[in-house]
Amino acid sequence: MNPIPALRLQALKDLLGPGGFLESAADRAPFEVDFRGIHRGRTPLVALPQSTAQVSDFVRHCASQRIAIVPQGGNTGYCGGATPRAGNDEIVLSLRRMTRIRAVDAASNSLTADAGCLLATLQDAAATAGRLLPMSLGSEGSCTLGGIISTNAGGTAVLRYGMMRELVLGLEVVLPDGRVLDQLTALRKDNTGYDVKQLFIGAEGTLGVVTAACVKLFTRPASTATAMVALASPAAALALLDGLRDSLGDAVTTFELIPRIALEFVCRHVPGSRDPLAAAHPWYVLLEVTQPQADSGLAGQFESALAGAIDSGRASDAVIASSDAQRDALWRLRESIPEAQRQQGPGLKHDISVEPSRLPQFIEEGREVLARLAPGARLVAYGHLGDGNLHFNLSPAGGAQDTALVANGATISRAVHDLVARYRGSISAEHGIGQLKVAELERYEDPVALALMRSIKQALDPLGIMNPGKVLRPGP
Ligand code: 2HG
Ligand code: ZN
Repeated sequence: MNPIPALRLQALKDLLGPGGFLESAADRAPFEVDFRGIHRGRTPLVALPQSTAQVSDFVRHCASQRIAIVPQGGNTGYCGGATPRAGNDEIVLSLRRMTRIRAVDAASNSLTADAGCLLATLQDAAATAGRLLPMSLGSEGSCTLGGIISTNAGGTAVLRYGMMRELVLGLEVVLPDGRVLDQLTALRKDNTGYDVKQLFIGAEGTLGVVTAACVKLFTRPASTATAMVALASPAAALALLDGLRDSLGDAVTTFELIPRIALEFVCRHVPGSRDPLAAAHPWYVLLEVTQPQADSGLAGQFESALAGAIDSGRASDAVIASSDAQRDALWRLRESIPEAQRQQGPGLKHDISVEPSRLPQFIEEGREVLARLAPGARLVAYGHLGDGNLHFNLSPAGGAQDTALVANGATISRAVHDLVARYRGSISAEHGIGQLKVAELERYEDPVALALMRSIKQALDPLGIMNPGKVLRPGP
């Protein structure tokens, strides 16, 4: 596409009205770079519509002028899916002025809100109504409803409540031609033909702009127990999870694997962090169980389950949080891993999944691959063990100045992803494709699935104006 002529830009500004756009270089700058600072692009204008009708008018106008649009939520994504490309010919459409909570219906266990609402705001609104919105992730203070739907976000409670897709009841979407798809209901059952709203969940804004959604709420847990458990191996962690499910059923909400090296990085780089156990152990799990009943005896059951695991040798040691402050401290250790890795220096990330039962073997094989290709690099394999999803990340041994990993990144990542493919796993379990993994998707996705994706894109966005170059390579 060519740069957008001034007259056409003026028409867009007129459509958006005063306060409806940002134009100066300083105002545009934060919208032109992704959260990790890896993807940088340019946009002549950031559109800030205030209503679905305005988004619809705006998109219809852009379609008539063949102007490309890049929908953007909280801009916390990891794959550059919300960052414009370099040509200065794509308009960023930010939903951040669309922040109305439309309804909280405790009886239907549902919440309906504009796409620009922050996740944390919606969690609070659900809590005020005595309900739980269970989506929980590190960026919850800045990610938005539209963003987490468009990326089908995961996080730390997927084990119990599922990914974003499982939490969406209804959607409102502006299609690439400006039409509004209105499926914004709280219906739990609706088998009327194809479930078309599913197309937009995880589509990273390539098929339309999510403008509002209705999500599921749950009973708030009245009892919570949290522990950091030390273990000999990932296999021991899986066995522990198995045992806990036998004794506590689906009370197990969070089961996050943490290697020793991650804990060391956090203690080294994040002020106020300290090892919660006296001795060092090769692996840990941050474990949380919750129950809706206040007097469920959960704490006692939890303690005896962990004591049993230690007695039988399945776990090595454990610390159970005895106050909210201790619980927060344990959670902070887990949530600080990305920041600690960032401070450790330029590394590589792999957001992989395999069948949970095969993860221990995958970690071992992956370690061997890395020992050959990146000797000395630190493997920080952590994350959502119960979901089979690990962040199979690498940090440099030599700290911030050590750029060897990044220099060999393509070869190393290719080898890790080839291994994932041998396990029939996923090369992007929860962070999406964006612009970062377009070629990887082409390489590893089932060709039939890829062809279907292209057909869907062509059917919904024949002009190719909706977030071009993300997920799929632009058509001819
Ligand atoms: C997490 O689980 C996030 O903490 C970030 O998905 C993962 O930084 C990462 O690699
Ligand atoms: Zn994660």
